[in-house]
Amino acid sequence: MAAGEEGAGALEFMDSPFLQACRRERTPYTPIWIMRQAGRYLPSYRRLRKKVPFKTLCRRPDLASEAAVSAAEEIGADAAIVFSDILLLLEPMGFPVDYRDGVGPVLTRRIRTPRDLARLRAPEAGDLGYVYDAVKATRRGLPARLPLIGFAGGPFTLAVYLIDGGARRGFRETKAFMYRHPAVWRRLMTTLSRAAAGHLARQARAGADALQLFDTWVGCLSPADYRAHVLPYMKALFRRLPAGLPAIHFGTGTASLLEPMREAGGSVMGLDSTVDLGAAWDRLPGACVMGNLDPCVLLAKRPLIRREARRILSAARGRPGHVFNLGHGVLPQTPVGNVRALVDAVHEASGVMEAR
Ligand code: 1CP
Repeated sequence: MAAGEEGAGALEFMDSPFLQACRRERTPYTPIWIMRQAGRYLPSYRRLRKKVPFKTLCRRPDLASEAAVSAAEEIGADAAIVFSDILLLLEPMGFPVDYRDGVGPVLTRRIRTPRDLARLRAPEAGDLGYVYDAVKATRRGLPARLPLIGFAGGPFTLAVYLIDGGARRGFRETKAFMYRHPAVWRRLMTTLSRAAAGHLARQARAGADALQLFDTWVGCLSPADYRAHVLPYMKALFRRLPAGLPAIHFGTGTASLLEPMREAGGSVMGLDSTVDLGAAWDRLPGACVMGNLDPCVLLAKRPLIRREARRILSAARGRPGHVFNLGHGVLPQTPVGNVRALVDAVHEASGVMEAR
């Protein structure tokens, strides 16, 4: 269809390299987006944040969509991600979150004993309407060729914030709670996985083209504990997602968990930078993979960035189904120019490789 003809946008969009890769189809080049691409490393984001607090940014669909759209366009990414946060889901569930400058998210109430679970409510469909409005506004603001990713936190990762307050203390309280109170843990994980699945499904209905489940901290568990205490809830969560939409399943420190995580669900497996992408992919037959450049590489000089990008592309060995990304979120001190250089390097090097 010629450019400018009616419907050309929709066709281009169906064929976007990101969605093609998520379906394991061949792409003209390897698509790339960057976790936390709308974050603090971007001068435009820092300017926006000087004017409004983080939560206001999330709650105002016009500002949230501006942050998401401008970030994707500024770095030349092949997908945008909704501007929101995994912890906002906990607020309508009875656990408010305070975002403090220089500190990060702080839960003003926590789960310390099984009795505290009485406070945990299931969110209702009308809660977090501002997120679904942000999805709609972002979809409207994006060029048709750029897909939009909606997201939620995994139940284990959300439990880490509810119980430990965050990742800083080595997950001790979360794990102790899991071992000491198995029946209460089951209730907690059931409530959180249903809430996350509902949140993802509503983002899909509002216009998200793909969904990502961030189970950032699950890598602190052994395979046996993952199977016993997390896998059943993740399976139930993925089963509840709308069919036909790509689902990305991401965690860090998950080298020993890739097989059970794949069993849990998701068509695209997120890989952190401690694994060799090629070897990890060999362990995941039939899956797509996302990853896995070390975020610290973006603090180095351009020639190294280009070399590392090519190394990861060669590890993919031209297999269809690779979405390039970092192994975790981009660091706030990263020069924007380096992020752009990475995007260009991935597009150029993979375009040449695909054409061979
Ligand atoms: O401006 C600021 O000071 C706030 C910084 C910030 C931003 C930009 C936070 C606080 N959250 C976000 C947005 C965000 N969070 C996005 C959308 C933006 C994008 O990706 O472009 C996403 C997908 C998240 C997801 C998220 N939040 C995760 C999972 C991903 C990951 O990086 O592991 C986690 C663990 C959080 C919690 C959270 N929120 C904010 C911070 C600093 C953290 C991490 C705290 C910690 O290390 O425990």
